[in-house]
Amino acid sequence: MAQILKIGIVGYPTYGGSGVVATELGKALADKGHEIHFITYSQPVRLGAMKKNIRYHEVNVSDYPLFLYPPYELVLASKMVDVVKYEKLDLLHVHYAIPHASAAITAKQVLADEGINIPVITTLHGTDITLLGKDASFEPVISFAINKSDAVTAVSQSLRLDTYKLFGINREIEVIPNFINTEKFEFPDRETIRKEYAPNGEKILVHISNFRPVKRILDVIEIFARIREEVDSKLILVGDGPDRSKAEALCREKGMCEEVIFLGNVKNPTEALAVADLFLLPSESESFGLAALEAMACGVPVISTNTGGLPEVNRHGVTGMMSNVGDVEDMAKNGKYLLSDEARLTKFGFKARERALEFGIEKILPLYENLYNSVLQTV
Ligand code: GMT
Repeated sequence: MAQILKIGIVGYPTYGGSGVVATELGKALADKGHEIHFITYSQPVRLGAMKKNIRYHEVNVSDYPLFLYPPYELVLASKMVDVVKYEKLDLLHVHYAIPHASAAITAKQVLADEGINIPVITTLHGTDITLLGKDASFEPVISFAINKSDAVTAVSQSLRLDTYKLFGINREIEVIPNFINTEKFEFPDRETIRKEYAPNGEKILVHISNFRPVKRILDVIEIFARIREEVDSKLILVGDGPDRSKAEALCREKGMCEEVIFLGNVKNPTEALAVADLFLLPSESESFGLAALEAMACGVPVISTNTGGLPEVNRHGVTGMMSNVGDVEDMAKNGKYLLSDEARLTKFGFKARERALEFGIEKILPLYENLYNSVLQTV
């Protein structure tokens, strides 16, 4: 029988892709019998039902008047030290370089001083490298944390190469792609839910994101505006963030308030995919595009840009179509091409689901387990 491990998982507990991957990975590892300790500032949104071998350790930063900025990273590092020591963890797996990898390296050094060697595995997710990496104020610490981790993974080949380009990296970075639990993406009652959003049989387009500038949410609106000139359709937007009000203003300006539904943040955004005909992801940069993969798992073809890791997920002309960043005309043209022919749409949807199955958790989980075991053998 494989070795049962005690694993500390550190990630963002919110709606973002890195937090979803960290949480789903922890849950899948727990299903295989490992003992999982989530360490973060609030309960991960995708954690779900209670389980005996899943524990949650909250990181609380005291509100001391001297602190202009709460020292989250230090408190997180101290919490990791505590959990490693008293729960007797075998390893820490941290998701997102800032501040999780750097805090983990601090914890590792503190523990080393007490004679405890805790391996740190860092998974890079995207904006920690492609956005923060361009910011000189983070660069030395991110490089240090990556170089000092016992193993480092990136969620796509594109992100791996970006990391080498942007940082002073002197070690190997392994690619372990994101994954999905394909069973969770089967929705038997599609047609009933569809009628709620599109009572007259309109086509449904969906976009899910954190509405940050990198997602180019205004492009989503522009693409939809062009598609609806020819195809009766609705647009469902899931998520919230800095560019939401700009997107709402653009919809008002274009007189599309009836056709565009802003759902805001929802606990399980993938439910929106159950009703989708097409998924839109016109991002400026995207290290992987977990939301696109989740759409594909629901049999929904993806209209995306061809940036970053998206070509490693979406297959142009097979599972969806890709265009250059900002080319809303081309993305709209591709959308109309798919939506205007039912047989074509079905075929793309079928291929999308087939491709998504290649990223099934049962294929990806052993890659992480093998990595854990090889790290534990070498430290
Ligand atoms: O998409 C976001 O901005 C959220 C961000 C995160 O860290 O939560 O997502 C990044 O990690 C995801 C999971 O690995 C990837 O699927 C996303 O492509 C990546 N986002 C970007 O690179 C912009």
